[in-house]
Amino acid sequence: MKRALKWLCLAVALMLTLGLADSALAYTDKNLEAPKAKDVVIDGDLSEWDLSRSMKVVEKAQIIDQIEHWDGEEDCAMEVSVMWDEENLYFAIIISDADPFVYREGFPLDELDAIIFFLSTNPDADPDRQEYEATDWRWVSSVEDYYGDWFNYVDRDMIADPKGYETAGEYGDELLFEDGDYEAAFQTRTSENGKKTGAIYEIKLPLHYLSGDEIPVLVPAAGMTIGFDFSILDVDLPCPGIHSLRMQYSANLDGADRKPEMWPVDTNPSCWATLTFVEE
Ligand SMILES: [Ca+2]
Ligand SMILES: [Ca+2]
Ligand SMILES: [Ca+2]
Repeated sequence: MKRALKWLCLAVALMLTLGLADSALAYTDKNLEAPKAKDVVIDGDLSEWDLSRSMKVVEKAQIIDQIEHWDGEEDCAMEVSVMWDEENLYFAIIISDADPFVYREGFPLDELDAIIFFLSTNPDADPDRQEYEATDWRWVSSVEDYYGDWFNYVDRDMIADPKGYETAGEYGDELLFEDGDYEAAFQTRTSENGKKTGAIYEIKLPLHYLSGDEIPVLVPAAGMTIGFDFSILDVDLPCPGIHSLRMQYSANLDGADRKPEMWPVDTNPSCWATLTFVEE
């Protein structure tokens, strides 16, 4: 009898294990195509961009934190387009937010108006992986509109072996990437009567910033697909203790209660969407 019970437990454990393995994601099927860049000027004017291919963050199902603070598309939404060449990625980000530049000196960037980039610089990475590798990147950007500074925070804390590239900028007010060929510009979006309706970000990120002695530089090529995702963080009152609303491109949640752990992109790359480089 005892032995039968033991076998039953083993069988149940095995079923649970298999069941869990079954429900694991292998990147979501959301994908963005990035055409090859031609004559991009980083000035906050997107007239040289083909914006028809973009990832839209606008649905209630994409909220992963502070759902009670979302007042609809005009309060917080985002559209991201990407272009590439062999050395750089280019981002065009159109943000809807009536108060788009809430910045608080000395605060962690994820408690401000900010965006979060997620990408893998290893096109051969296992899309089933449940943990970040050294080639998985998560960085937060926030712009301070008065001085026009772009603050960045590269988060490597979730990586068991970051291969010499450690977390930087976690306390805010740090201009990572800034001393070189990184370029970023922004514009304020306004309605006809002059009211703020959002912001436009245009960013050129040289890929050598996401590399190190033991981490090779990604060289994009047409046909290559990598793990990729995007968050927007929105806070509208510059008060300490007020947490940002967060929306995630890949997320698909329902229910009235949302927590980032329900869509754990910060620790599990298999929840991410993907980006495919195309010729045009
Ligand atoms: Ca431009
Ligand atoms: Ca807002
Ligand atoms: Ca805001």
